[in-house]
Amino acid sequence: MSVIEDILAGDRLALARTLSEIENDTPEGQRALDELFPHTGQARLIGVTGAPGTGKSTLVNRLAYLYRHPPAGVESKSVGIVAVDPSSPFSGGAVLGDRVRMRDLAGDPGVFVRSMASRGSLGGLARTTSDLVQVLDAAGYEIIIIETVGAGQAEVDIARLAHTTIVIEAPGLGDDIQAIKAGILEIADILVVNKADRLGAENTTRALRGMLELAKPGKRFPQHHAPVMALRPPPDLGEGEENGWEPPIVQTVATTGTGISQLEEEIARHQKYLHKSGDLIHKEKIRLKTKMDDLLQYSLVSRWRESITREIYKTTLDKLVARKISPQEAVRVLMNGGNL
Ligand SMILES: Nc1nc2c(ncn2[C@@H]2O[C@H](COP(=O)(O)OP(=O)(O)OP(=O)(O)O)[C@@H](O)[C@H]2O)c(=O)[nH]1
Ligand SMILES: [Mg+2]
Repeated sequence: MSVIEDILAGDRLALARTLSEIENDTPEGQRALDELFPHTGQARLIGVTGAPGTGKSTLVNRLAYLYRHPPAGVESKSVGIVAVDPSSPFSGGAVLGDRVRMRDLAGDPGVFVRSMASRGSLGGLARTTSDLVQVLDAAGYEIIIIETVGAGQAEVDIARLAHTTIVIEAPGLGDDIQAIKAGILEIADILVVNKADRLGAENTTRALRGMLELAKPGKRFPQHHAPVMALRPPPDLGEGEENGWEPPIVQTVATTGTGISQLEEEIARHQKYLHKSGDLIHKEKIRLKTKMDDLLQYSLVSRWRESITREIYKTTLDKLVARKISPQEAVRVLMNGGNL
């Protein structure tokens, strides 16, 4: 059997190996992505993001547990988890940390957890995450949860992978609500105030509600973040019902599980909304378009790099700095193998 067949048949070892090939950007990994692609598009993708220590991993663990052990009469679903930990230099540390919290899920064949540390470029991190998610999707995981830390550019890019994005806040992170500062509120489909057992949870909830009120259609913030803008339908994709969903706020205590079933209900409600409004098709189109454009750009630049020597690049730059040629001319030279 080929590795692809093994993955499709549920072989965890083949899956783990292929995920590593992809993380290391090997030709085998790339080939696997091509062959697995036709089998994707089935999973529900849930993004969970928030400042460090807000309780994301604990909450993801609870949520996964609920999908595995739903109330009577509801079918359980298989769950894949991709935890992106940009702060950790080695994924080993993240795996260990997560393993402790994920112990309820350990040994469950319906759960697959993958931790990934960022190495090198953050733009690459979003691409790799999306590739790993693609493989888990093909492998048949029905729910895929993507955990990312913080509110930076990389997180916003990663959040764009998900169908439903959950932004987690917790009381005691200072009066300024971190997420809002970074404009991450714009990507939230559901807001969670975790650590609702702590003092200040009501204040945090109230502050978020105020911000949401301000951010309502017609009263939107000036949008500083280009990638968030890109979430809006480009003209060639047609208009969706982008203003029809108002992000609910859910209070949770991830350590005890309080509020998790309510969160799950909101996720289900959002997914239903996505189907009904046509936003799902829309999001998928944008997702694939972004992916294709991103790869295209990467390939074009790589191909161009091969066509030009370091020497030509340096000479051209020197001429530009000496104002012998204009930036436009410099680009013409560089695009033309060193000839003007
Ligand atoms: N009191 C209280 N503590 C919580 C709750 N949820 C998580 N914690 C604790 O908060 C700490 C951080 O939880 P994590 O789940 O590791 O948070 P995280 O957001 O994944 O952290 P990073 O991945 O490091 O950003 C742990 O000690 C948890 O036990 C909660 O609802 N209430
Ligand atoms: Mg975590």
